[in-house]
Amino acid sequence: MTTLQEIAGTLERGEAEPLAGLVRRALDEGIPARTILDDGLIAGMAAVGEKFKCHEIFLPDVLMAAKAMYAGMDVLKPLLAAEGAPERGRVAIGSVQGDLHDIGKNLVGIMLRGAGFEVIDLGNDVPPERFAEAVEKEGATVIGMSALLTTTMASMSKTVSLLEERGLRGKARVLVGGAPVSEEFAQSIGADAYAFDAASAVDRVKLLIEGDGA
Ligand code: B12
Repeated sequence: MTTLQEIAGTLERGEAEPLAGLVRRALDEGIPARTILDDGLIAGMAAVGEKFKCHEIFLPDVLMAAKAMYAGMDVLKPLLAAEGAPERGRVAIGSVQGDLHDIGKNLVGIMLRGAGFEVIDLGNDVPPERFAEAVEKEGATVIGMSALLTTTMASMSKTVSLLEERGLRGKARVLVGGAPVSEEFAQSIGADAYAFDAASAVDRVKLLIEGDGA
């Protein structure tokens, strides 16, 4: 079994400390941090999602896996966020109202910081008003919303409407993401961009802030 497979398996079993050790070992073996993230941690979490869907494992198991995921991410964080350029723009990110999933949102934050953007992390269960406030009071020029539940995707649309109502669409661009979110959905609610994962989120933010006259 390769170290990456061991990482995925250990994450599935929710073993936080051994997982952190394995991630360090993988780094010692010269495996790049991004590969460890994608083919170890995220691969393990995808398997957890499948097993949860099929009722092979239950919520406490998923929670343990999430804790292990964070233990692994902590080891990788300084490497993923390696030396960015000086600040390039201010992005407010959050998991939308009703949504407590924050692993993906936090990864997006880590990557954006690494690319030199200032990130305001609004946390999870973030109501539309809080996103609007981040533009009005904290000068965010990009809003990044994350949703992992089909039921909370509606809050993205509510936030876009609120930003419109308050005349803030000219001040901040809206980026959306999360497993159930798609390009089509993003367009249907009037978001400015969608990104599939944290790495492409960085590309999209670059375009939104620098690329198209935003
Ligand atoms: C871990 C997990 C949990 C943990 C969350 C812990 C935490 N701190 O986040 C806990 C145990 C709390 C949990 C709870 C629940 N969960 Co849950 N959970 C998951 C699981 C297994 C993994 C999610 C994850 O972290 N993936 C790893 C990260 C890295 O991936 P990601 O989040 O998709 O993020 C990437 C991209 O989507 C993107 N991205 C994410 N956000 C953003 C934002 C922007 C701006 C951009 C550009 C990109 C972007 O970039 C990220 C990195 O590449 C998923 C299964 C799955 N396959 O997604 C179910 C899943 C999301 N959960 C599900 C459910 C049903 C629930 C509960 C309702 C269960 C219950 N009965 O209580 C509750 C709801 C709690 C709530 N109100 O939010 C369902 C959702 C079904 C649906 N379609 O709505 C899923 C799909 C499981 C399933 N297959 O049934 N869950």
